[in-house]
Amino acid sequence: MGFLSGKKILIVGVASKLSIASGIAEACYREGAELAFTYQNEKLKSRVEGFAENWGSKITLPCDVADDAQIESVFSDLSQQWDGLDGIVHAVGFAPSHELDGNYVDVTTREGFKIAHDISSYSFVALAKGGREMMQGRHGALLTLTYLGSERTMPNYNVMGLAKASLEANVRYMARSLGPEGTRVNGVSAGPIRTLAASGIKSFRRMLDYNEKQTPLRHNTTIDEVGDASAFLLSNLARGITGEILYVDGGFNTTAMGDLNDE
Ligand code: NAD
Ligand code: 0WE
Repeated sequence: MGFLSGKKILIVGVASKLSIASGIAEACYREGAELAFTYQNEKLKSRVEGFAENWGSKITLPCDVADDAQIESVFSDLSQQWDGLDGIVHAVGFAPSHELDGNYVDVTTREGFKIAHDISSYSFVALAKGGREMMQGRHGALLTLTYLGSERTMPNYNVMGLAKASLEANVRYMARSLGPEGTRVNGVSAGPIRTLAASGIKSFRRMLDYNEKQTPLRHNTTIDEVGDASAFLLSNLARGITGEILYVDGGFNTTAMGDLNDE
C-alpha cells in the first residue's frame, strides 16, 4: 500500500510530460493517490485529459489562475465528484518573456512585475482559498514549486526571482494561517530542469551544463526526484513539516563555490 493511498490530490500545472507537475503526478499515483487535474486553456485540454487517463483520473477542469471565476468553478465542480480534498499542487509560474531576457533594471516593467507576482505567487493563496472548505478536517497539504533565484541573483531570472521570493513568504504566511485547522503548506525548491517553461530561455543548455558540473551530486535535477520529495511532503510522513522550503537540487544551494577543476 502506497503512502498516499486514499488521498485525493488536485494537480495544477501539467502542460507536457516534461512538466514538474507530471513528475509529481507520477509519484503520487505510484503511492496510491487519487488525482484530479486542471489545464490552463483549451489548447492544453485534450493533452491533459490524455495524461490524466494514464494516472487513472477522469477529472480534468479548466483553470487559468488569473481568473477568480475559473478558480471558483474548479472547486465547485470538484466538490460534485469528491467529498473532500487532501492536497493541492501548485506548479505554475509565469512572467512575460521580455522580462526574462536582459539587465534586470532595463527590462523590468510595472505590468510585467504585476503579472509575474499575480500568476506565480498570488495564485497559490487563491487556490488555497478556493480549496479551503473541501480540505477542512482532513490534515491535508498544499505544495508549491520555487527556485533559488528567489534568494540569490541569477542572470535573466529577473522579476521571477522577486515573484518566487513572494511565493516563499506566501508559503510561510499560508502555513501560519491554515496550521490551526491542520493544513500544512510547503514548497519544493527545484534545481534547473528542461521543461516548457525553460524552453526559449537564453543559454538554458549552458546553465544545465554548469549546474551539472558544480552541484555536489554532479547531476541535474529530474522531475522524478522532485516528484518523490513532493509526494513525501503531501503525505502523512511529513505531518510535522509546514512553512518549509525543501531543496531538491542535488545540493547546489549549499555551495558558495563549485569545483575549480571542472568549470
Ligand atoms: P511547465 O511549463 O511544464 O509548467 C508551467 C505550468 O504553468 C504550465 O502547466 C502552464 O500551463 C502553467 N501556467 C502558466 N500560466 C498559467 C495561468 N495563467 N493559469 C494556469 N496555469 C498557468 O514548467 P515547469 O518547469 O514544470 O514549471 C512548474 C513550476 O516549477 C513553476 O512554478 C516553475 O517556476 C517551477 N520551477 C521550475 C524549474 C525549472 O527549471 N524548470 C525549477 C524550479 C522551479
Ligand atoms: O521558474 C522558472 C521558469 C519561469 C518562467 C519561464 C517562462 C518562459 C516562457 C516564467 N515565465 C516564462 N514566460 C515565458 O514566456 N524556472 C526556474 C526555470 C528557469 O527560467 C529561467 C531560468 C530558470 C532556471 C529564466 C532565466 C534564467 C534562469
